[in-house]
Amino acid sequence: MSASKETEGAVAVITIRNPPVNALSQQAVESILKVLKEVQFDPAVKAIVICGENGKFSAGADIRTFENIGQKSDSLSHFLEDVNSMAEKSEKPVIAAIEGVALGGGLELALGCHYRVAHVKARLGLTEVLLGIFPGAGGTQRLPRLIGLLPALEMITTGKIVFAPVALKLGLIDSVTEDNTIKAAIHFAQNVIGKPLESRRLCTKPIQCPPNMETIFNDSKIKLKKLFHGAISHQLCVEAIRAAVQLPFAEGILKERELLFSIFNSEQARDQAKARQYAFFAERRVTKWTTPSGANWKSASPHPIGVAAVIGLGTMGRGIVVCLAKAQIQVIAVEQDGKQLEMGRKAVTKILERETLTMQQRGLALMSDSFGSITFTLDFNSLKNADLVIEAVYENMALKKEIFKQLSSICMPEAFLCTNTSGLNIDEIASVTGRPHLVIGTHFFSPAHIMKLLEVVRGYHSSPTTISTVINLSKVLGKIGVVVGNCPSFVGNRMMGPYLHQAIFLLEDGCYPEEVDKVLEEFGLAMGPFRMSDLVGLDVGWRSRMESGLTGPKLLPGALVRQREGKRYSPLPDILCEKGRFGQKTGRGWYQYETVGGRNAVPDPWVQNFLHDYRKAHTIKQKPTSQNEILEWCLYPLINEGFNVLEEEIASGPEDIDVIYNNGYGWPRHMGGPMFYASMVGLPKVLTKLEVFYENNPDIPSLKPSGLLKKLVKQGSPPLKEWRSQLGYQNSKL
Ligand code: 3H9
Repeated sequence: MSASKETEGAVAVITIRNPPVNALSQQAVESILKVLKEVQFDPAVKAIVICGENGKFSAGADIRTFENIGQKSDSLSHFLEDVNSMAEKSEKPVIAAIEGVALGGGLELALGCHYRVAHVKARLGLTEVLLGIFPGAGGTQRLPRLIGLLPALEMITTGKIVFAPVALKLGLIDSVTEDNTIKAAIHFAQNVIGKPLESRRLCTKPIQCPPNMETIFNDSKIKLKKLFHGAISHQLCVEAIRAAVQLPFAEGILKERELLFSIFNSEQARDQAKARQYAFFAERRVTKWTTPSGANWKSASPHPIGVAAVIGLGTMGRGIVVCLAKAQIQVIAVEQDGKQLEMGRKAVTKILERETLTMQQRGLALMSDSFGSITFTLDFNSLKNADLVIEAVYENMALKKEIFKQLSSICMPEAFLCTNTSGLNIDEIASVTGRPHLVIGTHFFSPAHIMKLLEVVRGYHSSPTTISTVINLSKVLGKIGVVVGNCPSFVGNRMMGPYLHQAIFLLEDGCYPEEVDKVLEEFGLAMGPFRMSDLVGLDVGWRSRMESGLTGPKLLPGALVRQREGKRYSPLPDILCEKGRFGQKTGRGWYQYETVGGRNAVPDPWVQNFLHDYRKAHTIKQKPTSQNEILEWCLYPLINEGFNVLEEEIASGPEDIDVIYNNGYGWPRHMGGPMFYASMVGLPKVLTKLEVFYENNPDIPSLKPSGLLKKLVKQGSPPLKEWRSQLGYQNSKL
């Protein structure tokens, strides 16, 4: 952890060294400061280049030292701003040579330099807000001075990362190179030796402000509130940028520091920052997967995938084809019906055109102007060329088994066979093949080319190589793969079950869909349970309930309307479906929509009357329910199911569950994920509530507190990072 200096002619090159990403720990910053001072006084040095070791400029402040967020990060921001200010005031030109990443404090350091030269593939951004803080080393004051108020506002408040070509257009950097960046920066430095530096010092630069600044700030705060419900750091970013335009630079820096300090001083803001940083590390943690049988990320090497095939070009299949092609993998897209194939081809082409446009806007066209080639075909035999096949037909076990039987005889013996299912039994599908060790579940989330999550479902026989290959593929696709066990609905959807049931029971007991949704959306979820169900389509669950005999023709005669096998059951969603109310797709569901396929959910008086009549018919007394009760009644059973999932070794740690919820179910990152949230609320509180709920509702089995939750409370509620040690995995042969 150091900074070193070498000289090339009159140019001193300072290299930041702190593997793996040259994070700016206090020690690293002190070291840069020391070397920077030295070269200032060295008469032989006429210009200075700052770069990072191993092709990465710097990923910003060392987040690993943020565990006790507060004093440490505060003093680090002081130190870093000292370095930035020293570089800025230097009488010798200072040039940042940016390779790989310049993020957070890394970019702030580059902003302190007089010039910035970047490699074409470099990524730059002030990403602090995504960690629950905001740029604390002058970033909020310098960036608007460099690129203007509006682009700076967008970058700082959203943590947006831009690629070098876009950064050049924004004026964030001075030069882009496709060659050796350090050499290009040294060359650049030699050309600017002796040139006046005053105009290069951002601290002296005025900000060009549009006349309607207050409106811009206020609108930005409203927009951020909608996008990141309840997240404090985004709002504080706006205040810091407001200071940049209203105050002289030095006072702006003090204001930035004061605002940063206000995060450390507020319990809520501090908790949000902890949650975001936990979410960051949880995403890295899940790549280090383990299985109960003792396999793990170290015990297997992934196979590279050059050619992948997708079977079925419905909504999911099309999205999967797009993400494979975007990752420059050659794709064979197979359908059994000519018309479907043509529709699929058109849809995929349209999505790829849109993606090309977005990539161009993000400055990516320079680097990847081609997608992997796609062959659309009706010929199943073409699958013999694929290294990996993803079956994405609709959820029907018989059909999937039929396809896997064929795959087993057509595909290369070493080809991996994946099924895209949201809950079917992987082992049953694998059983019809002659290679169950190469079969695995890949649960993509819709739209598959956008959603980051991939549940990687290990079957009983899935080999470590198969798991490793699919996890590696998920990274290649830009997704986060989480290894989960094989049980009905896997992890995410399984935990959704009790949550959705609880929400529906609330309707029976007196609430309306919009009331319940409002509480959960104010908590921060992207969508409440009813808006979400309308989006997904109420018919999806209805069909599966009919299939399993909970409703419809297979329901046993004599079944009680509100009970199934002694358990509480609500027929409300079934009745809605019987009336043709499937949600957005029919323009009516729990809400009404302006048109069929409309997205704007409006409370429906029909639903209100319907619920009123239903309660009357079943003599249900309407109970007043507070916002807090709605929240606990819906979220605690979801969390409880999370503990069951852990206890049954379906997920290998709480981080896995939280990553799934943050990336696939719209859980607010500033709440960390359901398991992190439980740890913040306090496990005894969650347990006590569940005990009360269960005592009052013994006919709802999902309210029965999980054994693991009880065990953890009995042990004094250890911190989340210790929960893993209570799981069966510890006994596995790692
Ligand atoms: C800040 O700068 C505040 C300032 O304003 C000053 C005020 C105080 N620190 O993601 P990867 C680790 S806040 C420590 O797997 P990739 C990471 O945990 C900071 N460690 O690789 C992992 O460790 P392990 C603002 C860090 O290539 C390893 O590096 N900065 C940091 O997919 C490899 O990471 C950010 O928000 C860090 N800053 O992606 C940038 N960053 O191997 C956050 C990474 O033990 N970082 N590690 O699991 C990133 O976005 C990505 O990690 C990056 C690399 C794009 C850099």
